[in-house]
Amino acid sequence: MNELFPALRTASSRTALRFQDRALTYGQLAAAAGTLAERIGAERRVAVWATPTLETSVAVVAALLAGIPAVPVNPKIGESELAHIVSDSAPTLVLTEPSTELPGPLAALPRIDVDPHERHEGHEGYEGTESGATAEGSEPRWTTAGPVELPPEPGAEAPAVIVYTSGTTGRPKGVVIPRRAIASTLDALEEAWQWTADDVLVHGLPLFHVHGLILGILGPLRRGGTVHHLGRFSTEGVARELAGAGTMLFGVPTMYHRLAAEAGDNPALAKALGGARLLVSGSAALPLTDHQKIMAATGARVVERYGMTETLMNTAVRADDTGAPGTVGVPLPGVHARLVDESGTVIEESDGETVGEIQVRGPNLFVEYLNRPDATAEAFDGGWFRTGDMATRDAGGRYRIVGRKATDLIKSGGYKIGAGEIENSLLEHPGVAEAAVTGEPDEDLGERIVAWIVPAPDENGGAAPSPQELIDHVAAQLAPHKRPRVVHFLDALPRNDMGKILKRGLHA
Ligand code: MCA
Ligand code: AMP
Repeated sequence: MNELFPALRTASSRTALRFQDRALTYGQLAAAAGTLAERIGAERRVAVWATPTLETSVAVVAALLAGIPAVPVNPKIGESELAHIVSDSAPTLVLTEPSTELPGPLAALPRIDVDPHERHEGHEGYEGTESGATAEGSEPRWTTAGPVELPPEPGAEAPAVIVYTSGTTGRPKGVVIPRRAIASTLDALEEAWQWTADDVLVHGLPLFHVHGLILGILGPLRRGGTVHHLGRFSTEGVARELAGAGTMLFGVPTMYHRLAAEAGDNPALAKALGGARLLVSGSAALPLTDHQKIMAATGARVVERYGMTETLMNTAVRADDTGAPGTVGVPLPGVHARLVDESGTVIEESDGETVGEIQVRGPNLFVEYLNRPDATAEAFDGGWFRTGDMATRDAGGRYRIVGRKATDLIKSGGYKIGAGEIENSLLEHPGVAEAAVTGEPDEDLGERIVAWIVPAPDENGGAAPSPQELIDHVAAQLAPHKRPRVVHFLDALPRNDMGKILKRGLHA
């Protein structure tokens, strides 16, 4: 495998990363990440406090250059989830924006405050500036854009990033993603989308998951292109960037839903979306109504791609495929996909009707769940990774996702959330005797988290906990995006003879 980021070696004055008014050229990024890579070269594993910033991007690139696995951490993470991730991944160092106050288990670690404008020793010709920011179109600050000395990169199988992802029960698992998977998924997307160095990708996704970090930041860097990150998603930000230099947009369905809702009455937004080369949605299903609304308002098509933390990208609608709305397209180059029915038989039909579980194989796959050989073994069926996603395949080989095997996995705002982890967190609250968590359809979020609570009798005669108290409890212990949006109180949960909670009975 060649290096992950060949463009870093050119150290050109082309803009690599822009976060609002702060930016780095490839030369500056090579200098900052190269310097940081030297400083972290001897660590075992580094945690990255993954704010949506230049600092996070530099930190992750530096870790990749150094060959040290990086663990991106949600900066809004709650107490018990952070304790789990830190004890499970055992980082020896944390990389962060300067002057952040890190919570408990991370504050106890040695830290490096990332300086995106740090000058690499031996990088002749860097003139530096006060702010360090390079305005696009302005003169490059680099007087000599010669080749940059970067450390030799490790082998293709070396772990690159460890991303935590939720299962149906228990704590999130650390997905060990090798360099080979990153390179192959990004190169497959290059082919499917004719993604080049001339593309300017616009996004406002968080940087602690595959979508925002690997596709959204590392993707453009591998192509030698440019990222414009919004800091946080807004429809105004998307309109502004796509009206400017932006050529592509990556987002989750919730973002496209908000864009679709506004584009009808906002000609500037409609024009900006209509002018983009490629609008890509992923992380959850984009409803057909939103596809249609965007098409009607802007004339532009949204293409979907389908992936998972464990597999990076499996399928995508190709940039030139106009017949695919509502599907997630065809397997990417190098990826093998199959549908398997309930009995374990491989489905040969491509009739657009027969439903089976998607299983995949290929260079895009993860290595293992960290410290979880049991879970790793269970996830595979003779070399094929069981995605748990149910789909059909049409005559054109395109997959259409129709549901999920596990009802205890909830996709809310594009985040995967396990019912079990929220139930466990709720049960830790003294006012909760029993808890069940379900997902229900939500126009904006796709699904919203609903908690069903049997309150614990309070010896002091006090009131049952308020819904807000339970919501805040989950937000503070796990993460705000895992908080229930609705709380129902019941006298008892419906159970079968075995004592198992009958979740289907709850919504009735
Ligand atoms: C609200 N907040 C709270 C509380 N209530 N904080 C603490 N305690 C509370 N009780 C805060 C939130 O932290 C947030 O803060 C703000 O209120 C709004 O929260 P929320 O309503 O949840 O957010 P939203 O504005 O509705 O966000 C929608 C979103 C977001 C922007 C679409 O869901 C999002 O970024 N989704 C992306 C998910 C993603 O990247 N998934 C990729 C994984 P503040 O205002 O400060 O933010 S899937 C993947 O990677 C695979 C490979 C794939 O296929 O892509
Ligand atoms: P995560 O574990 O957070 O990486 O989420 C992976 C899951 O997101 C997959 O198993 C799918 O259920 C879902 N997903 C990702 N992309 C799509 C898509 N385009 N359409 C439907 N579901 C998707």
